[in-house]
Amino acid sequence: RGAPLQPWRRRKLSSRNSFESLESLSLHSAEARVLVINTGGTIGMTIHDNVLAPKANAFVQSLRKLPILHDETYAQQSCLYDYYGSENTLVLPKPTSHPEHQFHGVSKDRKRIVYTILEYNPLLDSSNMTTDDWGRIGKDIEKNYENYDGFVILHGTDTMAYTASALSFMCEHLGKPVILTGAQVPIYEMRNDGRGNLLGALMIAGQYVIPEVCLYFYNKLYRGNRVTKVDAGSFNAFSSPNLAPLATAEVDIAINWDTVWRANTTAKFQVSTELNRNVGLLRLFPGITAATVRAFLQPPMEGVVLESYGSGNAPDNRPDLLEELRKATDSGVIIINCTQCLRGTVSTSYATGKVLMDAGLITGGDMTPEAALSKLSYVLAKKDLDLEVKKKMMSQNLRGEMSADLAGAKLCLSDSRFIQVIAKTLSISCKEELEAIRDALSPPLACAAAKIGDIEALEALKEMGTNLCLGDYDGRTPLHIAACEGHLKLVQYLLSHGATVHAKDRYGDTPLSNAVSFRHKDVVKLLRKTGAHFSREELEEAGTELCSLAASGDLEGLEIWTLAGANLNAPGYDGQTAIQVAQAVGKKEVVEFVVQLMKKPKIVIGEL
Ligand code: ASN
Repeated sequence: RGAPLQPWRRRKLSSRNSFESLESLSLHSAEARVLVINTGGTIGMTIHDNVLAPKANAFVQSLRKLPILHDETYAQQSCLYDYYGSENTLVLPKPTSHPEHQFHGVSKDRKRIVYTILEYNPLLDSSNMTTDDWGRIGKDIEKNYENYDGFVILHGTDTMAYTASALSFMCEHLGKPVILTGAQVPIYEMRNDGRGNLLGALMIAGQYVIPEVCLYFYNKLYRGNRVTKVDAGSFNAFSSPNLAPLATAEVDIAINWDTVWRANTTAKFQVSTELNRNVGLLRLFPGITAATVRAFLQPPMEGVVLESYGSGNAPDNRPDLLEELRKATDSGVIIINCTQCLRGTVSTSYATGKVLMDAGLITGGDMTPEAALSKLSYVLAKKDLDLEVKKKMMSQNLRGEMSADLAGAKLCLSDSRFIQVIAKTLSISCKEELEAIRDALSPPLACAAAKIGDIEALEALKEMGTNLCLGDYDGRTPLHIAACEGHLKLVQYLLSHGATVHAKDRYGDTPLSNAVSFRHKDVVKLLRKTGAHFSREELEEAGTELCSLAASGDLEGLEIWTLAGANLNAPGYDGQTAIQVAQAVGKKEVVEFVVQLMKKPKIVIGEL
């Protein structure tokens, strides 16, 4: 790759010798970290007086005794508890090499997943959840965002679809996976679904950069704002009627990358916890009275999801009813038209559908009522936006919660001249084989385009349906390459077309560490603005790097490391800070430079 081996990596590699067995060669830097937030739900419930209720302080201890969910030998050998300073940190066993995995060369699955459990007090049956609880979860994700690769939220199934929908809107510019899961039967029971659900959610959260709020249940990963609970008595409790799963965990974990939502942003992750509670769901039924509708729409009601019939229909022979709806929308209540049907979308094909549009309702497309309700709650809480902007947001696809109108915008894979020529040479014609060629060829092609800063080539690849986040054989994505080369415009382009700043190549390097190695200041600034950050190990080792830069009088290096988030007060391996080293070797200009850097407020250092 040409990049110099960074000191922290060198030290990591040499420290391998101090471990005894081959098993313990797995280093902390080769681990993925997941924060598990346990909010309650059946997964951790026990029976008291013949009813199920959450049991506090029991979950971690139970997991510790389950070999599929914790490897005590590895924990001891790698000093896990000392390193994380908490008994609530557990580690999954090393995945065994299934022959199918070897066949596909799934080296990613070899990563150890270390997870820390944060248990809420009290633990809740999800029927007791309120918007305040959603806010608490959101804040905890925000607080811990940079320390973990992904997040798993343990939650009761009853209102999981509401929480997943709400979090999907509250998490703005999300770059890491947040996966809700739970169980129909507690993990303490002999036959249960909790262990499998937790294991699957952990593996996906730790290994794949799926920047979405998702829900994992019964071997499937769904987009959180697309699900609804459909079965109270089955392990297969959730359905995502209008969107195929994002991943299936069968013999292999297969991610449907074409479906994964991309933030397309250069803004940093943040959680918006303000939610408006003056919202409601109103289900239409034959014979509903105008008085009922009027009562429901009274102040302080501000937003309503009307669950209409079929493809968004309501009686067109009920002026009394339509009048109540019209009065409400005129007075500023936002009413979203969603269908009662489990599958399908609201359209304007019937006269009975048009009357609702005429009454000022906004079409909810194929949104679930859960998604529409929480979207209203999120949008209406935005105090600085006026009503028209809020209405517009409600009809826009904010987080993949509704399907875009794709008429005429079909995947143009088979139109691509390049792929056609290859397909012809290889005598290939069916769609699946074409897609296989595209998937094999496009990551290295995109990397090659990134290397020479060719945005047009990337655009052409994107049009072909290429996912610009995918890495080459070394897990190096176009963003890594562009960061090494310092192509600022291309970095900007990639970020606004779905590239993730959290991608790690096989050496554990991110685009940020690449940009630092090759000293591209503007790229470092842009990546930082987008939420890129050093890992915990990199931050720990940065002190030593800063000291060596100080000793050699490398002012540019000191500046770029600081821009990337290194702390100038961090001590090096011998306890000295960069400034002390500079003083010791008599480099006055370095001392002055570091003092200046330290004076700059963080905002200035990090801003563009
Ligand atoms: N009542 C439970 C809950 O939602 C149901 C479950 O988790 N299976 O908390």
